[in-house]
Amino acid sequence: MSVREIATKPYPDQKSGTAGLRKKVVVFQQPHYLENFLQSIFDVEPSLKGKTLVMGGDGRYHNRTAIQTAIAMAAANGVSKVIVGQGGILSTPASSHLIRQTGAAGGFVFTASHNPAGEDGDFGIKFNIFGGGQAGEALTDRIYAASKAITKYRIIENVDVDLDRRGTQTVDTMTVEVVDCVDEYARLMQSLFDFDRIRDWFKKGHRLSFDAMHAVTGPYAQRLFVEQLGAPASSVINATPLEDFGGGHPDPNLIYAKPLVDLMYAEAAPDLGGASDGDGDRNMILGRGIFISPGDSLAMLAAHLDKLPGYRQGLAGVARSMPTCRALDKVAQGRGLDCYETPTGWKFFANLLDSGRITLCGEESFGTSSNHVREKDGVWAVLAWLNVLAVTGLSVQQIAEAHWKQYGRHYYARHDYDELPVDNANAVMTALTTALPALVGRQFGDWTVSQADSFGYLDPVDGSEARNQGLRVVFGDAARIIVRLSGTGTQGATLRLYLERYETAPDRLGWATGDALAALADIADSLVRISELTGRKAPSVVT
Ligand code: VG1
Ligand code: CO
Repeated sequence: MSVREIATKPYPDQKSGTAGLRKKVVVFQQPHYLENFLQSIFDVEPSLKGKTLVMGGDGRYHNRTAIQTAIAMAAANGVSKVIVGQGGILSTPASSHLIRQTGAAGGFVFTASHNPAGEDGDFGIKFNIFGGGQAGEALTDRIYAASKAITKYRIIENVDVDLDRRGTQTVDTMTVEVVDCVDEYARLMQSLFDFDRIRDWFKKGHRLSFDAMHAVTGPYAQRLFVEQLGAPASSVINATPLEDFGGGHPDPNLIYAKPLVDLMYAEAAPDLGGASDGDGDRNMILGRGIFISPGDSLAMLAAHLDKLPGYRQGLAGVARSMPTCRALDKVAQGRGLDCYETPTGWKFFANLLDSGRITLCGEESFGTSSNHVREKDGVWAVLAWLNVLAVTGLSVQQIAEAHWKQYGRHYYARHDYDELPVDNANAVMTALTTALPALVGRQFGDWTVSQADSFGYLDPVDGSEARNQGLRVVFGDAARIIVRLSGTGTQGATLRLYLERYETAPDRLGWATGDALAALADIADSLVRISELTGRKAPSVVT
């Protein structure tokens, strides 16, 4: 085996988005496309030489091919060891944990997360650094710059690692260790949660239904919920990871996880419903006949987490992304915790977690996690809820109602306008940006604008700045309207409109979300002018 240098030409579009590089599979199948991007990483991070890299993916189409290429290039670029999940499988949080636990210099997760898969679907790569967090913007900018100037890449040809055989193999002088994709992650979960209590809860006849959506969490859910916690095998549905996720859209929300939602609203609904996305970092939580919005789930976990073994010492602080509802802030105020507001994207939590400022954080996009890894973690969130139900003896509904009574309720929805012509989406952003300064003090319905700006973030740990992270119109504590452009799509532009309304009066806590937000949606319509400027009469998805 010898290292070959292959001549190549740059592709102009290898810029990472909110979470890694995402493109259509056919884009990744262009000659040298993946190789160029990986070599750009090796070129800007020479420190990977002589170190360990963790690799795995969500099992989607092109996963195994990409992993073989990445292993061959790691060997050619002087990496000393690659740890890879058996079958090429590793969830995003499990990968983050393996990086942390083995002291690896970083890792590649091959995934386009919740985007559909298959030959016509999407593919992607998340590059994580030492410590298990996603590469920050400064680093991904340097990788992008390198990708635009690349002239050659290094690879060892004809590498064919047996990804299904656990144990050690070699590629040239590099060691490849194929590991079980669940073992270490399951051990970590055991250290955080009270498995005995949860087992007892199941023994009492309580039931869980977890939808793995034919994506990566199947093996994790099977091992943890069924084998280790004693839930019946039928508790995990769609448990086999498929290359095309069964043709579905593995995004755990009210629309794409509808079968689970229907089950949770049916007569024989189990006590807890959970679902995760393609790469296992998202979660949806439902109780019998009740959907817990991600922002509520985050706030409720913040209120109960210190009852669980891994968090008995209490929370250092909490954080949420800007569009995420402010339910978390209410718990933080009540408990005297620091609460940080970050831009969208998990990478912005990394410094807060690393510096010990926060223990728990989350996003409205069905992301929740703690300082146990540096990614959001879907299975962790379901285990946390299971453990909270087991120690409190309450139902999901009871937890939610008590929470709203104590802290008030944030009604919340996100309206996505997918695959818009880029110019139309930009026109909306430009028009609102121009209108913002004149909005402060104006009254709309019951609400008066207290703040209208483009959100910027100053990282309190390293002083780095992120500008233009979304436009927000704030009506004091009572409501917010937020608009931003997605950074994870692969076709056209996706515009996201976020609506939040806060109520505290006892007779205003039980409304249906759609009714509660109707007036605010009308205001957003006239303020943000999406239908007027894009011609779209309704959002593609409401979650
Ligand atoms: C979306 C979500 C964001 C999340 C990101 C990655 O980004 O809004 O909260 O962190 O996806 O999630 P955007 O830019 O499309 O709004 V995942 O599950 O892809 O790792
Ligand atoms: Co994901």
